[in-house]
Amino acid sequence: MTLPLHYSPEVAVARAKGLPIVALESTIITHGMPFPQNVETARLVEAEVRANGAVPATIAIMDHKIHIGLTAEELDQLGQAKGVAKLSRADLAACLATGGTGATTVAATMICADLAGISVFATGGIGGVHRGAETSFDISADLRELAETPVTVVAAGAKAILDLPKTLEVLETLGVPVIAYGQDDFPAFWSRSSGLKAPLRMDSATTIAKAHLMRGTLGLPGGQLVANPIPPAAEISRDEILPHIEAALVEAVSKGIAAKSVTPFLLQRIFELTEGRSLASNIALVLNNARLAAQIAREIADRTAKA
Ligand code: PSU
Ligand code: MN
Repeated sequence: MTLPLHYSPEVAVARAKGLPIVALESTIITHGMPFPQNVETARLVEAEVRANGAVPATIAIMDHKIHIGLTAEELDQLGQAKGVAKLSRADLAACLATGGTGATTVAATMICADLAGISVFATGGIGGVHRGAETSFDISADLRELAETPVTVVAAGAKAILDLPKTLEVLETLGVPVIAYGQDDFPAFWSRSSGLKAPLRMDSATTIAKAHLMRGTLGLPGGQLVANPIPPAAEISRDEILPHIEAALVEAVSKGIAAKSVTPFLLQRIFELTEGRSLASNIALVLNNARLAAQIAREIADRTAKA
């Protein structure tokens, strides 16, 4: 059976020419931000990748196909569609088999990117170990994917809706390199620091690209998590954001929100509770990640071409 991959015209050209490509996820569009800011942001992120010398490939499942790159119309439709499934590793094949429309999480986007030969992926925040995981067992499949699939993921760390120390412990157990970019601390999405030291630090896209390629040379499976701090001007202090996070968490428990619904519920409530303030920061950090991911993709493409 051939792989059910469908390339957008722009990505097909990039592949033929061997241009650097950056994968982008679609759950951030359907479940991570409200319409119309979700579509506007997705467009800005794609433009930022192009402005930095790479080609964006937003990934989603439609009509029995893994779409690698969406046209402007497809992006618009996805951003407004109701009831789009949120797909992680467990759901990908089922969605393709039934022909439903699905948005890919970090885990599913990594799988699809790898199938399409794309090694770099930019997003906002990754899933992780939820607070209270010692009783709920709620640990995102994103973490195991980073251990299995050779894609470098650029994110602004993880949101403090998660248990960040436990998230770092699980990543260490799984053998995932967690690399803070340009600082020692692991960033916490809206805040530049989580107060926790990142296991690794790198200060250039070149070094990150070299480390990515070296894992392949060594035959180590899995990718890398690059934790890129939000630009200072867009930062929201932990003191400001934490009460909203606590309120959203209490609400999630009292409403019995579980499984796949937990992360989208918390993201939605925090947008509401910060009256949109979190959204501007979210957009700034995703753009910042797109920029770094494009640089890493270019470095990897240059080195692969020379080899
Ligand atoms: N965290 C964010 N923004 C997001 C997500 C997580 O700050 O949009 C999305 C990503 O698609 C991520 C997914 O892969 O939620 C994780 O969901 P879960 O916790 O159910 O694995
Ligand atoms: Mn979960």
